[in-house]
Amino acid sequence: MLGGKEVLLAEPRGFCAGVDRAIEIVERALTKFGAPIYVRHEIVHNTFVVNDLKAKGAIFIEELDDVPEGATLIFSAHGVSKAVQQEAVRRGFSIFDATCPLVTKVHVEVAKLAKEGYEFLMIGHKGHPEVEGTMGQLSEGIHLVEDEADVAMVAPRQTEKLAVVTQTTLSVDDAAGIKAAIRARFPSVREPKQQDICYATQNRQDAVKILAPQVDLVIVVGSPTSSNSNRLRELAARLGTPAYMVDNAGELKEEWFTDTARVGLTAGASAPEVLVNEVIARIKQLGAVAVRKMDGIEETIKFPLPKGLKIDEATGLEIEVRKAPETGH
Ligand code: 0K2
Ligand code: SF4
Repeated sequence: MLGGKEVLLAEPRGFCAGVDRAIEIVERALTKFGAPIYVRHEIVHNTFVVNDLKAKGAIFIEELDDVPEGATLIFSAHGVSKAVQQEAVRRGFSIFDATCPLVTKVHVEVAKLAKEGYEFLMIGHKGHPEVEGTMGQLSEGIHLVEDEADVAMVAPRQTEKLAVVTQTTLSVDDAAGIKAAIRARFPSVREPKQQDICYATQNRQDAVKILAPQVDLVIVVGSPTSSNSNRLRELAARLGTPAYMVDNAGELKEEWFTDTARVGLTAGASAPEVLVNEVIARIKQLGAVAVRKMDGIEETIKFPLPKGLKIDEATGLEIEVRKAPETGH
């Protein structure tokens, strides 16, 4: 049991701007069009968020075959391939794209450089929906490298025009190692001006780097499918601090807190603050008496909603996109 011990809260933690926007898109679509609203893939990788939206009338599917004719369909924050996008348009669904604008930015870069004749090495995790979406921007010429061993084996058709792109939610340090291996093998490789790993991933990892050495245990709130949440747990463990990831407070084990003076707490970009608060309440039951927030970067970034779901902040009224009136008759 904890005895008069402290919880140290990482700053920043939890929802990023892309997750906020994606969830809001589903909620507004439900309000505006009514249930059911179809969502391709979990809108974000969080069990609580997905169950909450299911209860409000969202239906999560993986295959477009499972979406009925005329339905409203939302793409998840992780993005989709060109093939999925085109098929959804062909089937005539009413589509809202909740792909994070920072993922879309990577898609746009891939399409632009491909037109200039570039081939790509994509650093990411096989089977992750963002990797499938980004690689699926092209029908060929984009090769997945998961680690240094893959870099040694990869066989692009040419090396004069080769560019690197990455998944947005990787370990910053692992990606740096893989990029170094790429540079060593392909010295003229083109890298993005600003790295593809996003600000939220970077900031949450930076916060864990400050947090982990100050505590005896790190708890990460996040779902097992969440790449960025897994990376936070892994990072704390690499820094030598025992670390566990939990989907909710019910998963905390009492024995983790034996002889634990300070508990560090953070949350992945898809994990809501309500779950963090439940974890804090449970740790208090186990003996914590104080909760202290770390100093950290304040994130103010916010992404606009898609047309058709926008609301005027000042009036609270929906912004309608109207066609110009027809004249001359
Ligand atoms: O970290 P992941 O990419 O697995 O995704 P989530 O846990 O859903 O977090 C939101 C990030 C979505 C896209 O970058
Ligand atoms: Fe966008 Fe980064 Fe959040 Fe992913 S983790 S949704 S890329 S801001």
